Amino acid sequence: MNSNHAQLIRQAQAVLNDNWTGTFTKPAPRLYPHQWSWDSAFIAIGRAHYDQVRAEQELRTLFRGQWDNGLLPHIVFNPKYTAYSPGPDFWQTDRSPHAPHDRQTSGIVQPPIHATAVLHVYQYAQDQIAATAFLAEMFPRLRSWHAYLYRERDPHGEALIYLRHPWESGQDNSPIWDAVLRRIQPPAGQVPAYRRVDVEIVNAEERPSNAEYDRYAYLVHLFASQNYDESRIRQDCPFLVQDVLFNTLLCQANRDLAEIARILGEDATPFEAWAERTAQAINTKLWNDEHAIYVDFDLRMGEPIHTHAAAGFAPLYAAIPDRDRAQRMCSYLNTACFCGLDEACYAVPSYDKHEPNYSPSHYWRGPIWISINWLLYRGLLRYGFHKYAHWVQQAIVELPQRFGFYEYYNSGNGQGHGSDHFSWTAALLLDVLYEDSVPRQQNAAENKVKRNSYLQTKDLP
Ligand code: 2M8
Repeated sequence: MNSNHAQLIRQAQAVLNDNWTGTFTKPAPRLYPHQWSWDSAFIAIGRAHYDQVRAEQELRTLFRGQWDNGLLPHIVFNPKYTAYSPGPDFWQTDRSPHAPHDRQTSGIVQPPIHATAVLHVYQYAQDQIAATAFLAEMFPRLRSWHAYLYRERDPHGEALIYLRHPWESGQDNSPIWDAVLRRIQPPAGQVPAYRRVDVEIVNAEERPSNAEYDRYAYLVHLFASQNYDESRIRQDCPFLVQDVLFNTLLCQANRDLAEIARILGEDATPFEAWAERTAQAINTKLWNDEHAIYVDFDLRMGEPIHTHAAAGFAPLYAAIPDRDRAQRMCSYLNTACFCGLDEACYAVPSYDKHEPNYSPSHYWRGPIWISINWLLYRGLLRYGFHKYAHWVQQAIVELPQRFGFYEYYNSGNGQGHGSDHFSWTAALLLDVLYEDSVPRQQNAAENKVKRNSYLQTKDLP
């Protein structure tokens, strides 16, 4: 490791330390003061390399907010930050018989990368005894989380989970949702009052519009008025989308849950079967052969959503496409639409630059996100696209190094946007740098070899 990288590691660790609350890590100091679900999984992946105790505690704290039907909420509220809005009153999750009594949470989910994070923490652990106990503790919770998704969110038994709110995708105002949201016209009096603190903290023009926010609020109002009863929500909810990124992460998480089961001497076959069925369904239903990218499916309209987001390349990460498809996807990535390596380009933007509503700076509508680039980096490696993978890997390191640990980066000039001191940017940079360096402990070195061979060979079609 060179001295620049050693310094960068110290800076990234400082970001995570500053955002540590004592039981979990805030995604950002002021903009996101509570615990967000997939942020915590990414954060645990970064911390796993140097702080097993906090990596485990991060995930343990998140799962304390899990509902008794398995739903893992996208926010677990920190009771110390009552000023944040929208807060627990907006969600009214106490109307559900399944929500916990001793924690306040939201009533929707986020991408299921948790089994992957738990396995990662185990694989890099210095204290193997504690790590095995941690696996055993998390296994039933992860199983119940995945079971919830297949039981409640897959009404036609397709092995494709539906989202019922844009926030469930993690890509809040992505152009993927534009047409679906435009169709939603909330009836008078059905948009609950809300106050937005996001627009007071960061540039309001880069955040979702109020028209979008009205629809987000209306959907939450609908869920609360139906007491979070999924069978009723499913009948009435105007937003039901089978999402590429969410289902891809679930597919890989099932494989990782199967691995956890094997380590614990439990039956791995149900998780392997889920992974296999979901991979097949993504390949059959979500593939767009004309453009060589995967696209979401609008269940309400019964048609694909022809919007090309970087998340449409995510199936590479779970080795879902065959080699021919993967090659074609990589060719599309490697053009001016996303990030052509022969032109000036920092990293992969979140949305096709040639689409009319692309913006280099508007939140999920075009800027560069480290999380998406990290998933693509891992996917490209799996297929042996080393040149492109290396480019993306360098961007994950160089963007924070040059511009700071921002929430996202301008895909035109690289400048940081949104919140500074952003946790997952720091955590995923740490993952990349530690993976590249000589592990400190022998057991970590052995685990790294095991893990890399697992990543490279497992289920590659
Ligand atoms: C953003 O989402 C929240 C809503 O959940 C927000 O806009 O307030 C997204 O970027 C999401 O992916 C992320 O998990 C969250 C916290 O970083 O912020």
